[in-house]
Amino acid sequence: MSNGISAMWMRGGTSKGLYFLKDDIPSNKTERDKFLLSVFGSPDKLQINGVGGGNPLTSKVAIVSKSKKPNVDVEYLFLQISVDEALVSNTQNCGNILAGVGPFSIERGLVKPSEGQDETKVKIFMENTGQIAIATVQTKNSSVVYNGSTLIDGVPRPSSPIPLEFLNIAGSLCGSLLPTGNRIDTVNGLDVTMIDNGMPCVIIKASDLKITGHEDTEILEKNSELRKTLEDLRLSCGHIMNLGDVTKKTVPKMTIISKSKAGGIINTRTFIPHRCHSSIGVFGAVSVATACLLDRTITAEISSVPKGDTKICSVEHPSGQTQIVIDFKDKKISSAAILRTARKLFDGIVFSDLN
Ligand code: NQM
Repeated sequence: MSNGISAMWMRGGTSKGLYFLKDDIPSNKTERDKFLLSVFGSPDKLQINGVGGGNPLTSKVAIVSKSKKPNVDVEYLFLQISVDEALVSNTQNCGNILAGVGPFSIERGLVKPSEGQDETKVKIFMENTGQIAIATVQTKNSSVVYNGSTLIDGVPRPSSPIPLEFLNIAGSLCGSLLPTGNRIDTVNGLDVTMIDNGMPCVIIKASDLKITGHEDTEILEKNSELRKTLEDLRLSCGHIMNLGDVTKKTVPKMTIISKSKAGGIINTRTFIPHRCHSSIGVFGAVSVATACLLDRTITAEISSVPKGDTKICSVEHPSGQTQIVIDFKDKKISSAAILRTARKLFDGIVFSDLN
């Protein structure tokens, strides 16, 4: 293997990562993981010897290939590169990095842009969970249009919109929407809702953790007692949610809820799982919004439920709000959608320091 591989550095939603073609990256998993750890500079808090930004949100990888499956354009494998451990994990999906998969697939010629139309739909098989997403990418004269006027909270500048639609993402990793069959369980003496509508999440009230839930992320990360309670709870919930031993996994996410302050349906702070998210993950937000739509979950007394069958759910987080649209007819979820943006930052060759 040469120590340099072609890759694109992109912002996808509120995350950043390297996008590779599957054919370009080693097929042997051990070799692939060694290469990625070297490229990102992990393990190291600052990832100073690599391209990673010293934060889980900027230490991510998408591996993309053309699909042979019927009705699917491309396949996307998400990998989380641990910042301070020599760990590459495929045990979760990422809806933010997903936002860059459509543009990357068009840029690399895996998908032909629609002719005569200003948008191209890309059907993506998400390998981590075996589920489908449809991304709508703005295109013109056979090229991706990145510049636009859509703003998402957590990103300071506007770009063109990339709506993402998910058809059936319940039980993505846990096997069912409510892995225990219950809307509330008591684990380690704390009442929680364990839910998976695209992302396994443990939802817990801020008041039960003796915080307001509106604190800055830095304050929460410095609260060692809180972090210990959350990690003990996460390890217990991992087994209960059919995820097994989650010591070295990045799921479930721990979402702390409190009353919204800015008109949203709920306010959140999410540990993903050891750092506190500066906003909220895409599938994490879908799972929390779903809990708010169901009766008798831990969110019941805290959240407000939007009217109508198409529910526009604004989930508040440390940098604003994430809006999720959920089709919820006859108390059943048929689809969910979110608006993201993405930006091409750099296209070239990344190098490892392996011999
Ligand atoms: O939940 C962070 C992110 C994510 C994941 C995380 C994500 C999602 O913001 O779909 O997007 O929860 O690890 O990129």
